[in-house]
Amino acid sequence: MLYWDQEKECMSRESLQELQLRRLKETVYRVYAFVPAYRAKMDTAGIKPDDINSLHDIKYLPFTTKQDLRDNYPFGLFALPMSEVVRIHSSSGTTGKPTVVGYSRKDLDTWAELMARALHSAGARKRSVIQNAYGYGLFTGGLGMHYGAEKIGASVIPSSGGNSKRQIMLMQDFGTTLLTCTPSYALFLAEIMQEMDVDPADLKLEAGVFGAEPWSENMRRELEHKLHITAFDIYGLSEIIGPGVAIECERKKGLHIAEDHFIPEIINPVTQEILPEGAQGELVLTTITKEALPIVRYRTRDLTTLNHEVCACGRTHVRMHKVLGRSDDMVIIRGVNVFPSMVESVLLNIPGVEPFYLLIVDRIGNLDILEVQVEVSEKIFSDEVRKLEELGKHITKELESALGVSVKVRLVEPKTLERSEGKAKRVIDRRNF
Ligand code: DLL
Repeated sequence: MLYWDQEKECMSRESLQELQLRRLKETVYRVYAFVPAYRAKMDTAGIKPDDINSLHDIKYLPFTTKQDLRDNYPFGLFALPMSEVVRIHSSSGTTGKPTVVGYSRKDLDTWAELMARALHSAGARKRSVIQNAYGYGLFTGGLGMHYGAEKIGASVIPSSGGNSKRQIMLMQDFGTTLLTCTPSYALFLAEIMQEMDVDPADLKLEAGVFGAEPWSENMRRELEHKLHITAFDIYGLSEIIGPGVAIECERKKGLHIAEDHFIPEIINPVTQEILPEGAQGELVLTTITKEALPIVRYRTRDLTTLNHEVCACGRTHVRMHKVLGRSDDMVIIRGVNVFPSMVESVLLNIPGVEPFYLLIVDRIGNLDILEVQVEVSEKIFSDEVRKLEELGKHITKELESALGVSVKVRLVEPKTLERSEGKAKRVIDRRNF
């Protein structure tokens, strides 16, 4: 069986749009009736639920941002009474209060269904042994994956993040076939495996489903090589539902967004205008089946492009390009935009460089300084100083030509940069604005 739900995943565009419009209208009525903050915003914008008569009319609806969730902390945007809310998650966020999200019983069923669809698309089946090393708890990664994997009927190992040696032991002893975790944690596990003298070829591991942070194509190659697997990208965010919003199929030419549940748009993050097909911009998502926390036109801050061409896999749902990064993680160095994933791409093409890196941004006088700390391999590090210097120069040249900004490269000893068990921290910005 190629698809989890062929009827939905391969729907004709016409039927999909009909379904989307019906569900969008229901959502807009629901938020207008039950969420005072939405009603107030729509009233200010002069729009009523009855004004939504085609999918194009979505453009008249106001955007929702993380700030709206904060302003209505904790439950102010819920469209159901708390007695109907059966689960609460939250995302930590770097500043201020966390973002709180709630689910009805039906929302949890929808989420499990979407996660089953996603994992199935990455090859998970009833016979699979899925080791879920996303953190369990308030983070949506652990429980989100968990219920999807159970819905498929796979055997789930809820290992959660951390305790890395035990993770490897579980893989060996329980015959894990599919690993789910962040790409940075997968990389760390590969390193531990090497330290433990475990050859991944001796494991039953076949695939990895990695997400929750940006990762480059070069990182995919690295992980596939180091873990002897095929690696899939999964995308999602708490505000929308959690993991399972979009997933790659076996073609790996973009992530199919579950359009029967979410309507995507791409906007210019500065002017907020809707951009045409293929243009890169900020992804905006509207949930059209959520009950407890319906979200209209959520500005994700994630930068990507959309492709409506029907995929060779037969699925009709639109594909989003691998996320380049969050606009929040983008550092602007003397006017030039730099994403950690761009640095990662360059570094992983250079032999002798380990895939562990950190961007440190500082301001000296009036000048922004970007330092990139890079780990080098054991062998290179113990080589002559001259060779290290040459490597440093080479990395600097490659980074500067790819990023278009001058970079200070600092080579650091193997295993000195902090390893991640969840989302990796790639940037330290020391500038005081
Ligand atoms: O990270 C949900 C998730 C869990 C997705 C497990 C995939 C796997 P939040 O903690 O709310 O939710 O963070 C959401 O993480 O807006 C993106 O910036 C980033 N992100 C998530 N998946 C990807 C991905 C979960 N595949 C935020 N590529 C999002 C790039 C991703 N960035």
